Amino acid sequence: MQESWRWFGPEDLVSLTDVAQAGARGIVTALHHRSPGEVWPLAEIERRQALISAGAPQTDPAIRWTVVESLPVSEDIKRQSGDWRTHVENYKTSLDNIAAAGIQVICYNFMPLLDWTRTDLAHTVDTGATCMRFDLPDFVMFDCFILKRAGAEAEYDEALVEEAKRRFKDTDDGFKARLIDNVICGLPGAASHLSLDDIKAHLEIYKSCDHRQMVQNQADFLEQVIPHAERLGLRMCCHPDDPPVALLGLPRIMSTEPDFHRLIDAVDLPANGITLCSGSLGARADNDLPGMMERLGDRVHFLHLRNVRREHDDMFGSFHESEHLDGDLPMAALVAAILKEERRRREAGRDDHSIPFRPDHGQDILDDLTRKAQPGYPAIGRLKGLAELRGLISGLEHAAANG
Ligand code: DNO
Repeated sequence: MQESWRWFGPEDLVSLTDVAQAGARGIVTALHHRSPGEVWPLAEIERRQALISAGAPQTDPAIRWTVVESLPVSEDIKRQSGDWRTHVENYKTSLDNIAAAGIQVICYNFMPLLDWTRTDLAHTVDTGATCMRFDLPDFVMFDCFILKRAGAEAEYDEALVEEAKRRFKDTDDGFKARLIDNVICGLPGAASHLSLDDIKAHLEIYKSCDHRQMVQNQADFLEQVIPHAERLGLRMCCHPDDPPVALLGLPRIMSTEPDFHRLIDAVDLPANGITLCSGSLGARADNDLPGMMERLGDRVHFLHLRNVRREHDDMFGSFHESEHLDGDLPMAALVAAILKEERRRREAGRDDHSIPFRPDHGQDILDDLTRKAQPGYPAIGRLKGLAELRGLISGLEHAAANG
């Protein structure tokens, strides 16, 4: 397993030296200033590579850009509106340029409008650390009483709407303003942030796009892009919905194991792969992560490893991001399944037998609490996650090698 680290570029408050000291050598980054639908010029990709080589300590092996996360799919492509055909052509040109720069793994997602969504970016846990949290009644309050989406109330259970209404009455404006910011905070490092009016305008355009249509639009995108990626020797990997349920009445189509089987079947080529994000999928009680790794492992090109604590007994509800080895996900069983897949690939002579992973998110601990890096991406919290995962990996590898 290749230790990697998400780095948001020169603006990131976590430096390349921090990455080197955390022990990771693979950089996961993107040209965040480029809007979805635009071409990534080769010269800009190379400039970012040069910046990484010049800015990182000279370690052996060297720190280098190994995974693109994300090459975003524009809203127009997802709902087939506006200039979507040009955007698909631009996407393919960006893939040409990424391949020319020697990077092979590309993560993207197919979530409509909102990428990862949380209601609280700094929820305090019992140790005094903070983490990201999704509170379902607060989200319902946002949807029904702040955004006031037409028909929203009828989509939730009555008791939940009552609780949301009560909170809307009892909370102050500061809380509501923070909730809005948190929900629409969007992709970390993204070029643009949405306003409530933007969301309303997008929802209007999405109206004609139901679940079946989104699935079809995704298949159309894959048919254009995957054979091209395959020819270029690239590995595309679709990130799951986070959280893995429909939000704001918009169809989310990458939330469960059957969704990922459908993705793979849409274009059956090795380039058509998966980002197995344990924390995103793990917010649903019915997603069996070690089992998914066993059954879908052949196409898992990238891994996000983190844990969640579900705060309810239902299939889906409120949750928070727990420490990497302490939560509702059986992390040891998941890592064992990953190592088994890597052994299978080695025996088959595959050159992608070592799968890149990153410690996904981390709680803000120690000096993170004053550094205030990107929400979910602190230096020390992630370093701790990476160190714990490294220990788990080497223990399991030792056990496998020695029977
Ligand atoms: C959140 C991330 C996501 C992810 C994209 C990939 O922290 O896991 O924003 O990068 O969904 O396309």
